[in-house]
Amino acid sequence: MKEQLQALEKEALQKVDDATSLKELQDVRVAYLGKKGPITEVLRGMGKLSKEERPVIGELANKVRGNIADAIDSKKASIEAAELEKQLEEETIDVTLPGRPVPTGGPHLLTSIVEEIEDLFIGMGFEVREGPEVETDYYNFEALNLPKGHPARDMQDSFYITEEILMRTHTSPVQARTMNALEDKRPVKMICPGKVYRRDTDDATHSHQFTQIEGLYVDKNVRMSDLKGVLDRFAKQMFGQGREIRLRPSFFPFTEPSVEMDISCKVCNGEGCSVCKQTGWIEILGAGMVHPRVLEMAGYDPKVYSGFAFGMGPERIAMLKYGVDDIRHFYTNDIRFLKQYHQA
Ligand code: 2NL
Repeated sequence: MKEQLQALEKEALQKVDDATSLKELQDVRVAYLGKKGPITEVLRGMGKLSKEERPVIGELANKVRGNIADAIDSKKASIEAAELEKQLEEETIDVTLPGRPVPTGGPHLLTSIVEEIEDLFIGMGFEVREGPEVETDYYNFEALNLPKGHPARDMQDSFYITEEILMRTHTSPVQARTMNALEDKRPVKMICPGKVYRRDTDDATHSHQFTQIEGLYVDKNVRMSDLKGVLDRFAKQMFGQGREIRLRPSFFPFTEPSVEMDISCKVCNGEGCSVCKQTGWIEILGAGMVHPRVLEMAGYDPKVYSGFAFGMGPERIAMLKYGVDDIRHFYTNDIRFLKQYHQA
């Protein structure tokens, strides 16, 4: 019986040693230490033994049982440790692998241009102001020296909501409103970016809705040379330090005198080419000294105050700066167009 127990122990320990999974190990435990296992069998048969043999075999059986149980426990711990190790290894993240790029959006070209222009004028002390796109006839026209029946209203034919309410045709009403609202009639130095509307047929250079940025500087002793200095700085910062500006006489109902500003053509450096239609110059914006009647209507005494104003189309600025050939590209939002202007 002693030999039988020793053989069982040897056999069981070998099986424990050979087990490679927790399942196999559990099978060994059931097979050798279970209620129907061989050791239980031996202990059950002890009744047949002599008085002297009983304690000896009993002790040995318990020892064998203990040894097998210990071996199973220690094997179990080592299998569990190995499994954890394997899992940790499989689940590690290799942070040195190249990352997967996530597609990101960015500002629309028109937004970038408007913000760039805003920044340049903020740098010269201008405030940025916005106002309503639905306007009254008074602020859109009358306050800007365009009385009812004025022929220049035809150039800015708009979308009317009622006889007296319309979609604004320029951002000037924001400036007229601002001047009007200032009780103390202090100096004004502002730019107004925003959407404007005209009843136009859309083509490569016209759109019924487009963007405008207007500027206004009203103070004592504001002169034409101030206008020229500010616009020259703007042109050089926007298009390059090598650009020259030129002012040509023009007409706007809200300014007197009025001018149009050109910059020297970057492509031919003023020599004349197809971009500047052989003139060496490219038209950028309109400007002038604020008409005394406009100042007066806004509550500023034109004998004390003077001012300059200008207006430009950011679409046109962007088209010239980046060679965009159709204004409709700004509104159709083809991602292939927009993607080209995403700054890194
Ligand atoms: C253009 C020309 C211009 C103004 C806008 C203005 C505003 C006030 C008073 C006087 Cl409140 N003038 N704005 C002046 C001259 C020209 O815009 O070609 N824009 C695209």
